[in-house]
Amino acid sequence: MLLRSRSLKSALLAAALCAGMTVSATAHTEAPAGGPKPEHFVKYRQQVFNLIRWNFGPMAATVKGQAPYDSARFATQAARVAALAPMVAEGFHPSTKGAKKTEAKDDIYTNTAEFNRLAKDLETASANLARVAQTGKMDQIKPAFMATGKACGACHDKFKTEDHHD
Ligand code: ASC
Repeated sequence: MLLRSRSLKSALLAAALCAGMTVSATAHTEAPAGGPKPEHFVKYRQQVFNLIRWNFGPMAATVKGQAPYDSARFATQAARVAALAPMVAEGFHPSTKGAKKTEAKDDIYTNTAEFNRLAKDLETASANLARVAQTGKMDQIKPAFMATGKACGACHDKFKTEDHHD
């Protein structure tokens, strides 16, 4: 449909904005209507964590000198972690508060600002690691890697019931 009328366009825009506001205002602890159920959010975030661990583990072994350093492989793993990091917070929908089969503390949903800050720290640290990994210089990579691990741990300390460090 071609909208010629300026007022009609702005009326539609206002209606769309209103609809958006209604959605965000009602998105408390209930699962999104017609959207993922709480257990799906839990599964999603656990899969994200599995993928992060899958890529982060071998990097840890390399940084510790327990595995040979392959710069291309390392850079790929770092890029993957940086791509996955922004998906973490997405999995902690308020509807998952009180969910079973999770190690996530419900504090996440009462202390959301802190949780989001820590999640953002992981995004920042992992993006930096991915950038530095491109240099192939282990003396620069190592501190960037440690900072990323620290960001993982900072959130686990606060919001994870048990950290197996696996
Ligand atoms: C890992 C892993 C974590 C983090 C964390 C860092 O390799 O599995 O959960 O690093 O131990 O503090």
